[in-house]
Amino acid sequence: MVLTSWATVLFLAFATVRAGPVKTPFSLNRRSDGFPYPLDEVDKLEEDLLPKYEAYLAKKNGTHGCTLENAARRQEWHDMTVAHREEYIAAVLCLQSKPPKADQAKYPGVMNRYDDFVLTHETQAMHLHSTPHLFPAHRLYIWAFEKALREECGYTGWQPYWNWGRTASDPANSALFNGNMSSMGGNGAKSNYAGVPTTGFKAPYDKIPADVGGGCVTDGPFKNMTISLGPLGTVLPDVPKNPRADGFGANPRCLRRDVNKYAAAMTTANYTYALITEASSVDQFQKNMLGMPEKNDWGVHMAGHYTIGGDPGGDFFSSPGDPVFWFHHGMVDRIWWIWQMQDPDTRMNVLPDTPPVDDFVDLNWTADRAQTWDLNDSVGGNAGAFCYIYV
Ligand SMILES: *[C@@H]1O[C@H](CO)[C@@H](O)[C@H](O)[C@H]1NC(C)=O
Ligand SMILES: *[C@@H]1O[C@H](CO)[C@@H](O)[C@H](O)[C@H]1NC(C)=O
Ligand SMILES: *[C@@H]1O[C@H](CO)[C@@H](O)[C@H](O)[C@H]1NC(C)=O
Ligand SMILES: *[C@@H]1O[C@H](CO)[C@@H](O)[C@H](O)[C@H]1NC(C)=O
Ligand SMILES: *[C@@H]1O[C@H](CO)[C@@H](O)[C@H](O)[C@H]1NC(C)=O
Ligand SMILES: *[C@@H]1O[C@H](CO)[C@@H](O)[C@H](O)[C@H]1NC(C)=O
Ligand SMILES: [Cu+2]
Repeated sequence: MVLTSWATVLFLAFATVRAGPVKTPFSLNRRSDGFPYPLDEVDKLEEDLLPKYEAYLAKKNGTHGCTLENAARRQEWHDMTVAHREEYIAAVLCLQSKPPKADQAKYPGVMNRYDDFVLTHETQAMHLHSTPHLFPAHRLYIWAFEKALREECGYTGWQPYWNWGRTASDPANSALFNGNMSSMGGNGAKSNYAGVPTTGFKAPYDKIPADVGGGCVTDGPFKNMTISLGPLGTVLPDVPKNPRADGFGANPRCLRRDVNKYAAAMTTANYTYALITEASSVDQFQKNMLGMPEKNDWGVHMAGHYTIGGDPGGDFFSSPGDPVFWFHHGMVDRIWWIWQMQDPDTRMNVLPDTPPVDDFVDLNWTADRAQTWDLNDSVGGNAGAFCYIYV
């Protein structure tokens, strides 16, 4: 066959040019017009830093085949379609209906597969939250949860995250907490909750005041959810104590929340932006995230946890029992990544308090043991099992 038409010749010439080695810069292309929230200063910083990160990845001798283009894209809840949000919710409910892997004779509070994750957070609380592990172990933990949703419950998307700043002015009325069937459940009913003390802060910041909730969540997809493990720490006055001192006993009760605008006020984008741009070492970054009494800043980590509050959301040990936990720690993971991207050559290769080279994280029933020093990069880390970005 002889190709003669001009159209064919032009097409072939064009195709050759398009297939050439010139690579267009990676773009997040994350939101189409019509989504309710404009990009904030943190979103913009993230976009501006991507070329730097891309150059770093290009210099690395391979990332186990993971690239920005083929990485999974974790989305912000409000950027997901309603159908996609409902698919996520269905997968979480599915996990709550599957049998656990942990031995129920040893851990009677474990009712289902979801509880395996809560149990891991309780049994390993000190390890997971020690200085070197907070970031890498939670990175692994969220990834393992996402993997369970996909592999055990057929979820086709990725773990959503919660950009706190978007909901900070009125969290209870956001698409995350408004209580309809495509939200993560509503606020708790009114209760005698008195707020939580914030040790180390001067009045009036020595306490997160109670908002209007604190009681049982009465609407949305998790209104029938049974919380069983914990609590181990102090939460709300009317929450029954766990029958066992280790918190592993069965303590069936409702999901309680105090969706809290006072805590949320310290999660606006300017707080997150300052946190990401002002700390030059990873130790300082983590420290600032956990609270700066000298600046009357509770830190976005604590402020985000207490925007949910209640039980088990307000319990240090069993907080993952509130399904919004994963969204909150997703955002923590995201801003660690954005902090890293400002100087990838050094920041992708450091962890707080420099753990020993053979250090590992073992999440027992929920993930394979991983080398701590292989969890510092979400693109290609964990022997290539990590391959995701936040969009
Ligand atoms: C790059 O990776 C290849 C294949 O994994 C390996 O054989 C080679 O030694 C690596 N080179 C360097 C400089 O690390
Ligand atoms: C729940 O609220 C969000 C935000 O207003 C809305 O986009 C969504 O369609 C609602 N879902 C249902 C099931 O009403
Ligand atoms: C909660 O349980 C009641 C009673 O079994 C049931 O009618 C209702 O549909 C359930 N609601 C949800 C959101 O699961
Ligand atoms: C963020 O903005 C609020 C409201 O303007 C302000 O009160 C707060 O001090 C700012 N925080 C930081 C860290 O800049
Ligand atoms: C994490 O940092 C260590 C130590 O600097 C480095 O050897 C390793 O390659 C990094 N891991 C990833 C996944 O980038
Ligand atoms: C969980 O992992 C830790 C660390 O490897 C280990 O010491 C512990 O025995 C494990 N617990 C269970 C119940 O498997
Ligand atoms: Cu934790």
